[in-house]
Amino acid sequence: MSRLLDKLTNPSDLRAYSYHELNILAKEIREEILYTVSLNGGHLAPNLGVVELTLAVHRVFESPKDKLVWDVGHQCYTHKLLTGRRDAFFSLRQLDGISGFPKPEESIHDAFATGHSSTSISAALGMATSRDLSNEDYKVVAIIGDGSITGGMAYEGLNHAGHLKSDLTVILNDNEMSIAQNVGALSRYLSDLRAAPSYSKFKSNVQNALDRVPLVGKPLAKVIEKTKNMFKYMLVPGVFFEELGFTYLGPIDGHNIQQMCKVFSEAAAIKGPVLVHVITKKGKGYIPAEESPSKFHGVGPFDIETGKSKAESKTTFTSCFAKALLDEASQNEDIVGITAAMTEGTGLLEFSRKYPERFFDVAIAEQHAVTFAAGLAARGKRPVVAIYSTFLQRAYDQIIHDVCLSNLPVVFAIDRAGLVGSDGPTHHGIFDLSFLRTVPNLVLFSPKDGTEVADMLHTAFQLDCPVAIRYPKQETAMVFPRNRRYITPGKAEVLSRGRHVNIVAEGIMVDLALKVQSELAKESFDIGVVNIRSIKPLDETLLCSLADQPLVCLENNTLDGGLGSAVLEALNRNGISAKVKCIGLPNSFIPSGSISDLNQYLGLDLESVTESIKQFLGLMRIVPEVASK
Ligand SMILES: Cc1ncc(C[n+]2csc(CCOP(=O)(O)OP(=O)(O)O)c2C)c(N)n1
Repeated sequence: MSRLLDKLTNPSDLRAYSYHELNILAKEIREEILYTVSLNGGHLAPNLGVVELTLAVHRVFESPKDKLVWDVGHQCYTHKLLTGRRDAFFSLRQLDGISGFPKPEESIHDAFATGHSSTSISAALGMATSRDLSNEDYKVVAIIGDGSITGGMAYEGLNHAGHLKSDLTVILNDNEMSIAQNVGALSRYLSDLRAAPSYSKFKSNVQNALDRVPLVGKPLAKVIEKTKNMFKYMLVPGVFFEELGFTYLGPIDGHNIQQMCKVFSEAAAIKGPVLVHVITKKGKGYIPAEESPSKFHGVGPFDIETGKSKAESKTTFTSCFAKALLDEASQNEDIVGITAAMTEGTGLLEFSRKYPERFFDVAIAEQHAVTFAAGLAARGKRPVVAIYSTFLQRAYDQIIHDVCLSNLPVVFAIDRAGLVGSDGPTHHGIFDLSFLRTVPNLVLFSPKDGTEVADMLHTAFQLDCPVAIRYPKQETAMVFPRNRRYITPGKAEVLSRGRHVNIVAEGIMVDLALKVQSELAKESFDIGVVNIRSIKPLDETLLCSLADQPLVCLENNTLDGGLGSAVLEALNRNGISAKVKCIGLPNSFIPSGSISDLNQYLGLDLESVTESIKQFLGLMRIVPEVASK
């Protein structure tokens, strides 16, 4: 029997379907998502939770005329299946395939590119304002999760929307989860709302009743007004949003398409900003994901029958950091761990269990995380902010103004630095060397392996200044337990000196440099390898001493402003003009794909780098026979 999904050519087709058919379609979509994600990996639980919600949104609103803005965008798979990408869905998150996030270049139905959280209300408000300025006629809808609405920018958007009073619908997809259980006072508030009697009728009844309370005489009027407000706070659901200028509708069942269609239509007809509170179940329809929504938030390939991951568990930079932090924390009670809603991803889970009173999940609030750490450090604690490189971009001013300006000893454990793979351009952490090495007072380390992660973390706690340690989403080796080494800032590790060329590499690229060295040794080239370790300060003395020979800089960062730039600047500062080749990432947004596919595509695999260094040597007429005389 052919599927309804295969017959659908346009989201507007949904209007012709009965609610019964829409529920059948929901089932087919779930199967499609489950199957594809089990092969390619992806954000499973968030997508299974919004199948009905997305169908209702597309039935009521007219994409692409109406603009749908998905927050984070990790839950857009149903939207993609409904908007012309069903046949390409098998290529989800692969090189040259469709992205796992909304991507306007991919479809006119993707109104706004995302990947980072809490931007949807601001973007949607911008679109609504543009519409009003141009006297155009379309609806704008932001769909934001209860996790994402903990991010500060969401409040900035709500605040401004309440001020502008623009026609705008915000759909709050409340599943009580961020990646893990949602945290914070707002999350508690939403729980209370969920428990409250449902929907706007109740609210208007209460409001009418309150409005009928007579006001007699001035002093009494004041008391009654106060009492009314008190009652309103107690009885009117969503008063927080109402006070911000939004009409609050809800909570409603996010798996009941008919109810959602009714309320979304009402919302669309209301003047001014409206917030519809929708309750969904993360992982809906796939038992392992319903039972462990956090584990199935973002997954690699897995077996559908058992829910078991197909990947072996390996030692990674993250797991080494996790282990090393526990070790340091056992010796130093002042160490506290901070995450912005990424406890597991950043390796802080064990720490949070072992030291609950020294662990802080601040919700999706990277800026707050950094300044909160600054406050802790200002009063004698040793905070470690464990954060992904890409999300740290959010907190740049806080790093400069709140931490580094006062030289506060905050440790930044920067995970997912460099290429991250299938999450693509919004998630590659390829700018941190460039944006961090310009900041005064900050020591910036890049460990070549897990052992160095531990050494650098140990060193960070000996130093009285901010320290950033950047490491990738990759496997590594670690010797544990062992005594920690102190890694002197500004001191590189010379693994070998070469007569033909020296490769100066950072972090994970040291391993690649060693492999290139072996490859070129087969052709009698004598290549040296330097593990730079400290990007800031830089080992200028060593670099100057190596500059008689050509240098190759190798980095897992954009070339602009990265390690190669730092080396060239250092040589220039010292009046040395050397032959330097910089190999790293181009100044472009790198697509999705596995890390190995991307390395090949970018010329950063062993073969390409070896070839590129050979060409560089060729250009300088360095051939083994001549050079080795
Ligand atoms: C700025 C930023 N920080 C962290 C993340 C990582 N992240 C992706 S989804 C997510 C949780 C979002 O929760 P919610 O909005 O409730 O959506 P759900 O997955 O529960 O549907 C987090 C923390 C991100 N995308 N952007």
